[in-house]
Formats: sequence, C-alpha cells, structure tokens
Amino acid sequence: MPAKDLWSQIQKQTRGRSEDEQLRILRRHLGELHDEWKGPYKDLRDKLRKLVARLEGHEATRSRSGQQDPFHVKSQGDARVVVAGLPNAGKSSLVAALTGAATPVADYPFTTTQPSPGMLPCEGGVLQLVDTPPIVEGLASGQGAGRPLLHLFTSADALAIVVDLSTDVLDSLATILEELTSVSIRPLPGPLATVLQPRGKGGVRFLGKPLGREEEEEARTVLADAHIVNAEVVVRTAFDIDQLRHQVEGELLMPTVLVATHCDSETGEQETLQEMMPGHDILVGQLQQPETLGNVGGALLKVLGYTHIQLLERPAPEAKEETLLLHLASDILRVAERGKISTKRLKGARVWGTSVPRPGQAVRLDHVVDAGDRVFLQS
Ligand SMILES: Nc1nc2c(ncn2[C@@H]2O[C@H](COP(=O)(O)OP(=O)(O)O)[C@@H](O)[C@H]2O)c(=O)[nH]1
Ligand SMILES: [Mg+2]
Repeated sequence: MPAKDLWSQIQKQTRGRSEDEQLRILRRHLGELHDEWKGPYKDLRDKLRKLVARLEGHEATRSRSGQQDPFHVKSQGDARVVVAGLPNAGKSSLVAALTGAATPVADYPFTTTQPSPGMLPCEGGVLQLVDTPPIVEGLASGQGAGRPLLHLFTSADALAIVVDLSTDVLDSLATILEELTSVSIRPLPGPLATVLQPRGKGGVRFLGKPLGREEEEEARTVLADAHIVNAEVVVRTAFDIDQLRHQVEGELLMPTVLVATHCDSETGEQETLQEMMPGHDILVGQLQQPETLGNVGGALLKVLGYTHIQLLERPAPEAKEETLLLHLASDILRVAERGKISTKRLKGARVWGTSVPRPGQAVRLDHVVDAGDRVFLQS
C-alpha cells in the first residue's frame, strides 16, 4: 500500500480513540514499517515515531501523577463540549448515545459523580463530550460537586445544556443559568465573533478581519472606559460590540446548544425554553434513539465556529484533494497544519472563494480563509 494511503488508514483507525488505544495502533503499524524502507515510508515512520513519543510522554505524566484529580479531564480532539444539566436530565444518556463511552446511566439522581469524557467523530473532526455530575443550587458554596464542576464548565469550548421537558423548564433553566453566572459564564447562541485578549503591553491592537473606522473608535472607547490600555481585539468573523462589552466586564462568553429530553408528551415547555434562550439551537429527540436528535455533531461544530474548506491538489478550483474542517477565521498557515502539510517551505497559497476578490488570487500565509474556500498551497 502506498505510504500516503497507509497514513490515511492509520488516521481513520486512530480518530476518536483514547490515547492508550491510539498508542497501541501506532505501535503496531510502526512494527510493520521496516527500517530499510526509504522515501515516503521513511517519512511516515518518522511521523509515527514522533506521535508515539508524544503519546508515551502523556502516558508517563499520567502514571507519575498517580492519584489524579478526577475533575481534571485531559483535553482531546478539536474542541471540548461539556454536557451540563440538573440531576436525571439525561446527560449521561446523551454522552453514551453519541459517543458509546461507558458512563453510568440510571433513573436515580447523582449516578454520575465524576466527569467522564467520550469522543464524537463528526464531519472530519472529533469532539470531546464530557459527561458531568449534576448542577445543584449553590455549587459555588460547595453544594453537590461544588467548585470543581464550575471550573470544568469554564474549561469548555462550548456547553450542551440538557433540559428535561417533563419538569418546569422555567425553573430548571433558571437554576442552571444562575449557577453558570456564579462563574461569569454567559451562554452564546453562536460562535465567538470578536475576542478580547488582555495583554501585558503593546497598547490596543486589532487583529483578524479589518474593521471600519467607526467600529474601531467604538471599540477603543469601550476599552478606555474600562481602563484597559493593553489588549488585542481579534475579529474572528464579525465585529460585535456587545460581545466585546461583555468580555470587558469579565464575562466568559460560552457557545451553547440546548438538548431537550423526556419530550414524550406535547407540553408548551419547548417554546418556553426557546423564549428563555433566544437564538439558541434546541435539539429535541429520544436519547434512546440518538438518530432522532438529528445532526448533533453538526450543531455543535456550528456553535463552535467550525467550517469546511477544500484543499486543492493543483492550482485549479476543480482539483479537489481533501475537505478540511477548520475553525472560522483560520489563516493559510493553519490550513496547512490542519492538512498535515509541512509549513517549513510554504510560501503562500492561491484561493478561490469569498475571502478573495479575484478567483485564484495569490495570498500570503496570514490570509484568513472563509467557509467553502478552495485553497492551493504553494511551496
Ligand atoms: N423517557 C425518557 N427517559 C429518558 C430520556 N433521557 C434519559 N432518560 C432516562 O432518565 C434517566 C436519567 O438519565 P441519565 O442519563 O442518567 O441522566 P443524568 O443524571 O442527567 O446523567 C434514565 O433512566 C434514562 O433512561 C428521554 O429522552 N426520555
Ligand atoms: Mg449522569
């Protein structure tokens, strides 16, 4: 088998697997790649050796730390989605249904006492879903799983809030939001469009998509009013003054989807949920039949701000080689990294799509691509 095909096969086999499983698979393949093989096989062997060394490093750290903090969940995959909700809402059922991870499900509350991750492969990426102990009133003052649980929420790239529609939704959601507010989390119906990154020096800088003169002035005023003199404002997809304001006020903007469970009977609860969380995607279905939930992975990728671009094999828009899943506002360098292409000799790219005025335009490494762009990397 050509080295390139073997590499795609290995990627397929390891995707979504735990690190221990990945290590086993990589070691097996390494054993089959003979030392005297040259060219692309040698490159593949080197690549696998590096991956194995990295995973072995993780393994060593894990065993050294011995008794681990169960609330410290190692990040894996492209993004972390923490599944949150009241007791018995269906959090564990959701994670089990989507990832096949073994997590205890039972019809009595507090079955889940520790977070437990599972991996969800979707659309060329893989998401880490983290099942969690339930939210109860007063987490911040040590009730239930307490502060460690709140801290886990703040470590998420997105939240999936599970709500039982057979309960009083107004009440349930109010409790959840209050607990999230205690660590300044503000749910967001979509991806973070404008990011504030405080810096130690350098004044106020604007990065990402260019913004208009008035927008820049508005942003500078908001920052100055809060006495922020050093910061980077990164416009990922669009300039959003409200998002900037919330971040200036110390809020953690958290992309969030809702999952409604126990929706066997028609009540008005789903509408109530939507009214309380305007703009948020609500996934409704039977957890026992995950296919009824629709494309959960797709909804999560959307709220996280992921999109697809096409990598081209030749400088021609129809010469499609590979579809890549990328975060919105990724640049050419990131495209190459994601496509596992060496960035050492990379000079730039030619792009067909909405991020350039002219089809096939030559761009530099810091050019930010748009959803659906076709990219030919030039080295
Ligand atoms: N009827 C119905 N039961 C569900 C649904 N989702 C979860 N359950 C049941 O509710 C109970 C609690 O589920 P679990 O996933 O452990 O909830 P958790 O405490 O949020 O993790 C279990 O008996 C599940 O089988 C649903 O959508 N409909
Ligand atoms: Mg549970």
